[in-house]
Amino acid sequence: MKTSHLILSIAELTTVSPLLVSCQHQQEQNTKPYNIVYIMTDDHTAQMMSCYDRRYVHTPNLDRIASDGVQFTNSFVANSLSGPSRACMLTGKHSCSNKFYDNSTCVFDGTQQTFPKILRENGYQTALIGKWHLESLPTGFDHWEVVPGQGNYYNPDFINMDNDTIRKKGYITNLITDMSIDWMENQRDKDKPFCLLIHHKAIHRNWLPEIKNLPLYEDKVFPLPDNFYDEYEGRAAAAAQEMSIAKDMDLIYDLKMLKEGKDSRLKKTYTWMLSRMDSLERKQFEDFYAPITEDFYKRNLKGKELAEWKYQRYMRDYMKVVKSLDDNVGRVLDYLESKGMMENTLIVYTSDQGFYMGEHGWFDKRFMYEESMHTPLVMHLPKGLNAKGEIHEMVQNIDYAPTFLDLAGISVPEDMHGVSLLPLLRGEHPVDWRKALYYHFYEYPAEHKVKRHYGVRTDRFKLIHFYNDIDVWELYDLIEDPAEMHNLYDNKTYESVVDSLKETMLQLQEQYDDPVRFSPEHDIE
Ligand code: SGN
Ligand code: CA
Repeated sequence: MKTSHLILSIAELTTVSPLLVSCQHQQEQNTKPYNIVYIMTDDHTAQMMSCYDRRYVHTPNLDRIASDGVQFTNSFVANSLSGPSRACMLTGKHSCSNKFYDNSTCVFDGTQQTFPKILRENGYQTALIGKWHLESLPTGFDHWEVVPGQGNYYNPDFINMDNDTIRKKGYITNLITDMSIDWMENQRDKDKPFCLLIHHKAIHRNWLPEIKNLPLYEDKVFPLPDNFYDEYEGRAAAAAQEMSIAKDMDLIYDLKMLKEGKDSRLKKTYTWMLSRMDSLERKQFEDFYAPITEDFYKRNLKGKELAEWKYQRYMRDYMKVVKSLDDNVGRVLDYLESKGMMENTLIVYTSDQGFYMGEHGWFDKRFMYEESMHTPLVMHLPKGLNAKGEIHEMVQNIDYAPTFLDLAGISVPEDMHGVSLLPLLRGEHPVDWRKALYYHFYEYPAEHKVKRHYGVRTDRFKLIHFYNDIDVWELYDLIEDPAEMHNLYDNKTYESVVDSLKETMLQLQEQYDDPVRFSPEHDIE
């Protein structure tokens, strides 16, 4: 174990004044190496986290991380989909390099370099509990227990390291937390620093709340996003999607309005999910939705009334699932606090991507538009890292791997695309911080029909190229048009902006060696 590295990193992290050297040296000798607790949810968007957005749900425990530590206001993913996002996070590389492009065709090559492997080689204990979603079994962990595929909210199966699949009794968010705390308390080697990845299934579709939270938020009426009735003028790819609340959200599977009659694929899936509940859970669950269902079918809503009714139910169910998540994050924080581990533990909370809560009329993610490219990111910082409050620099999920290695005093491999966030966590604002982010989404043709696209985002503009069976460019001015409703690509006033963004895009595609790239020659023709 390279303990010297760990101690060194602490020295590096602290701004040293000569007068303080000896006292500080003493302090460093007493400081244990840093642990990392990385909590990642699925589809938890920043709009549904009160430290980012006060309009909807109250998340006191997530806010607690932010208020004691830092909150990134410009945190993004590189490919807004579960498996790809996880692969970017683990490898610190864009999809073109880690080769996990989409959920539907890829199997993660577990022989490649990942940050848990490197931490482990350098004396860390590493563990992963919860959703994995990379098809091959996890590598690089001393301990793992993962749910197959998307996992189930009620009485979920877990695959363990012996490759046995075991059904556990309970609600998934509670179970993943129980197992994580149990690992920290009873199973790890307490002589070693650790890195624990807690990967929740929540708040993934189809938003099955925990029984005790079913009654919550029923009296709330949520304001419709201004662009709920977006008609996608000038945005052909946005018009082609199938993720509309009005058109594509299923009344039974998504919104629990179960009724007798024709079986659909989604209805069968929903009844199968109900069948996983024990008889009491199922009764309480069905009893809760029965009067809402009866009232709904009696009203025979149509058009806008129906769309808005769906939106309200969607918001409520989603928030109920967030409530369990927030409570369970609180349990992890309480545990770490009770063990005196806050001072030497970096706690990260993020999601595998953002999500639409009715903006553009949508649910789901995938697009490079703000709500889904953006992802929440808050951190509780260990002693020695002095940043506080909001951090506005643009960061991406490829930066987590270098950050964790840097924190542990391990040099960051040159082939990682991301950069360490440590300077920002020290409270610095490097003048040469990146000015543009690269994004590439590949899963098409597939569910929700979001076309393949790549693009760049700066603090002011976003340029997107949709390709494959379409050839469409979009440009947005994020300051004038934060909801990305007006495609300025063909507006002559922005010609030079487009040219310069194309140049940046090509530079990034070359830097990351993305073989699918914009061709200027083709563009000139
Ligand atoms: C499932 C969902 C989709 C969702 C994908 C990917 N359909 O296929 O709505 O976009 O997961 O989500 S469902 O009918 O199975 O609920 S991801 O977060 O795992 O990438
Ligand atoms: Ca997800």
